[in-house]
Amino acid sequence: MKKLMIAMICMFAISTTLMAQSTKKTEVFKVYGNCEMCQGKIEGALKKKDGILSKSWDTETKMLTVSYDTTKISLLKIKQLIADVGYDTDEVRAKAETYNKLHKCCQYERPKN
Ligand SMILES: [Cu+2]
Repeated sequence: MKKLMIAMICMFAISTTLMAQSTKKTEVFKVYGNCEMCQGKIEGALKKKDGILSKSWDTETKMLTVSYDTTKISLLKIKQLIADVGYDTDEVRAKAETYNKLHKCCQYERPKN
């Protein structure tokens, strides 16, 4: 009986660990931008946002690596937050007025459409 209890507790622990892992996702996608100032803004858009575990935008490749909790935030919502500060992704485009407010050196070449 005691052995069965221990086995059940172990199975419970393993399944909770697996469940916790499956809600964590890492995505890499392009965010249009230019410089380190852009990096600060792009990463800043995801700062202290519920569900964001880590984020890093590369000024050379323009690729954003973001890890997030799928139960708390969606990939589309992440792209929306980035667009809200003026940066385009291939799926979500920033508003023209937000883009126009960016520092001149940060006004990257926008993707078509
Ligand atoms: Cu910039």
